[in-house]
Amino acid sequence: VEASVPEEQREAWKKHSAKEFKTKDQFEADVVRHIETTLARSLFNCDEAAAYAGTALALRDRLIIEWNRTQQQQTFADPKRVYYLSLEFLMGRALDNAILNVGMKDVAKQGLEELGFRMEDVISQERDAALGNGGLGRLAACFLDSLATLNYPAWGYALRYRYGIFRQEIVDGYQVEVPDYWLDFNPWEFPRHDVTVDVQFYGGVRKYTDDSGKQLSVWENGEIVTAVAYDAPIPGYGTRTTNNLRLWSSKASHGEFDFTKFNSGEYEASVADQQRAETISAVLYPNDSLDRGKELRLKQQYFWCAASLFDIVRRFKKSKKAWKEFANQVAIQLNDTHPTLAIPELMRILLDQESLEWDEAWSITQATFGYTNHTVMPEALEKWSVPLVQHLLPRHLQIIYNINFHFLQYVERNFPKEREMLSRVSIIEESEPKRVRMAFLAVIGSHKVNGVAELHSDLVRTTIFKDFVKIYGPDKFTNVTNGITPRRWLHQANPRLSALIASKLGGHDFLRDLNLLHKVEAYVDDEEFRKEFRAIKYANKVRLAKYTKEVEGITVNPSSLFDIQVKRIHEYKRQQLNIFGVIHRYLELKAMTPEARQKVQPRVSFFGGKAAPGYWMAKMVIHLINQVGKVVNADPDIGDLLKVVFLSDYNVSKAEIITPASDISEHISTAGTEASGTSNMKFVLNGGLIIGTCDGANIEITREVGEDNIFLFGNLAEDVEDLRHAHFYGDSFHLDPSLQRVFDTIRSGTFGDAGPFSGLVDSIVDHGDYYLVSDDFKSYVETQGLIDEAYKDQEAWLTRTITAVSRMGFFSSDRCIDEYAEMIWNVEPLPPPKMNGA
Ligand code: Z15
Repeated sequence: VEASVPEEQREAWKKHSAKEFKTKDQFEADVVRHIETTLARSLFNCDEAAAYAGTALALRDRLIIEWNRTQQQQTFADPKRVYYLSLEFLMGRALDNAILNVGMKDVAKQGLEELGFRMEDVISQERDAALGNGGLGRLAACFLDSLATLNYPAWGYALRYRYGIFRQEIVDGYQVEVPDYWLDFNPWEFPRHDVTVDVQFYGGVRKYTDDSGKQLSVWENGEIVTAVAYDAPIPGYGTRTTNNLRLWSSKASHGEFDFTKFNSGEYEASVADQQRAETISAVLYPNDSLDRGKELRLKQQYFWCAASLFDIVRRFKKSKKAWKEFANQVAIQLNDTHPTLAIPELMRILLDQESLEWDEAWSITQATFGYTNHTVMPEALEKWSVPLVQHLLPRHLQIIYNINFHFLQYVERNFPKEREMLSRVSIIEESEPKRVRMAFLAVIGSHKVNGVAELHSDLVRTTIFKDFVKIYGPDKFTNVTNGITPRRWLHQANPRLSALIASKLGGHDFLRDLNLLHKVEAYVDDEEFRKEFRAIKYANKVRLAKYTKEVEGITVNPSSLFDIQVKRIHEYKRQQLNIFGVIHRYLELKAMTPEARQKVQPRVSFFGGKAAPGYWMAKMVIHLINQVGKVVNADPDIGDLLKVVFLSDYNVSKAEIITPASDISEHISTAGTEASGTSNMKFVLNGGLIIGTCDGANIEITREVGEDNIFLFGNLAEDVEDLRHAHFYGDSFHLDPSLQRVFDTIRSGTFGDAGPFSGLVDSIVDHGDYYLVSDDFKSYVETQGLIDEAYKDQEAWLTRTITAVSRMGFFSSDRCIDEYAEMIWNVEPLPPPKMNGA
């Protein structure tokens, strides 16, 4: 039922309708009011946590006014909307971003000061919203920021996990996982208890004939779980547009929470039912780029897809447009294969509930979906067991088989001479048990498929989806190189650099049009500019050194070269190559005379990142880094020449401190394995250079900044297959002597009991060195040597970093979103009414 106030009573509403604060005085009034009334505190017991809560609630009031306006405007104009389906949104903190985006930075800073608080301290009270693992989740968060900033009518859909990615503690050098219960105070979400969807699992399919004699199917007698919507406002920068992120929380449905059970002594059974329902949205799976095939994960995926599609279809139906208009009103982007069930779910709605014919339903579905692939590595490609899908989603399995039947018929007709192709491209893998290849279903059910960097998109076309390029033609496959939001990753993380650039460019326009950075290149020889640029980098290194001392208890010298590798721990990302290189450096230093040591460039090697809890090899890498750190950092021969730091619990808010402090950062994946990488972009944008392989977006970063401003090394993607082959079938495996020495040192117990590290060494020496650590070790070490030399010429180094920053405009996520909008979604921005006073 539409609940709306009658025309005659609306005057009273308008008179009292919420007003946004604009002055410092009004801001202070709102903060104090929230602290005194919403939080029931006073100036006698207001700590920083309460100051944060009051500030957040005041800002939230403002956001919600803009949010309501945006939604009303969108409802009225009813444009084509974008729905970004992602199981992960790695948002980080919201307050700083909200203050910036409503344009209240100075007012809030001064206001808080007058109330007795420092802005930085208040901001740092907020805990991260950590609903994601790594790059994929952070990309989704950057995209939301850009969508709102560019005024696209867009919603994100995800799950409201009660526990985000675990917090990482390091105990005796080992990773320990601590649950991340983040919801005890979350001012950014609005529960919508009136927006619910009942989602079915299990049950069976019944065929029947309707009044007109049409054969239909109905899925029935399953278990029902209710999805409740929680909304979070997503403000754009320098615009009033405030979009919505809708998170679904699971709870027992009223039918399910059996009150007769509850009353009749089966109290525990009824509580158990309730808990089972709530389990669906309880926890984020902590695997990045790894498919584990767990039933609860499949339940999460369907629960989220079904609730989101119901919501999208409900909104479409309000407009009373014909079904053939659906794809003109709705674009749905699938962030990886995790939401692929949305394809058979939309088919089910159109066929079983709306009684459309197969062909019409299918063309609507294909026109609606786009699919983004984020990996070509086999262990990350989702395949669900057919018996599991049959049990949980019997109707969807029928529809998937039907999609496959139509598809294979089409292939057979068009490629009659290539019958071997049929089993290669079938959605169903003929294994024991059979499995549904979700990536193939996503390709077949979408009108566009994109990779996330040029090399990656080429690999997508030539390896995993080669046959599909032949079947559909090349135009279905495209590239959208990833990007990052300059609001968070430049202005917020590095306010002084942002201010310096603004001082030269005459304002902060570059935050909305990052290509304007090219004007910075004109200042590369300006002594005053160079001095300030250098001072900023130094200050950022001092900030990280201070953090390192406070949190990890390790003293580092900010004049050293800061070398940083922070990202999920994964064999393909090759943190092991880095730490072996560190051990090599240590051994070289130990062998030097004191005079020789005087000439060495001091360096700090920072590492950070989480390992999936069940990923032993990754956990061993963390342990080795910590053990090496213990030995090296305490060695009086070494002093400041080398320090090794593991920064525990790497997350978005820590990245905002770490990223601006690098001289060199490491992006050293085996060529062809890292789809894009996005931290590489963040580091260069903040005035650091990178050492990297010819992989992912490193290649396009090189194209943009120039070969002289990046340190590339290692084998190329096109040679990887042959090298792997040679490890098994070539002449016996021989190691570079310096890598051999590293392994001997580990085995001798220099870094503690060697037992735990044997798996790591053996994977290279005995098990084929799949990630080509031994092949790339020599050129890695040599390139690190070049870096030491280059860094000694501080003036030349500075020139390179400034030049690189000025050429990073391409990597704004605003550019990505415009490309998606034009090539894939076919949507236009909906500019809001002009900002008040602006
Ligand atoms: C993930 O974070 C990425 C790919 C995946 O398949 C999964 Cl499951 C998680 C990453 C890529 O590894 C990284 O190279 C890329 O930059 C990022 O997605 C965003 O596209």
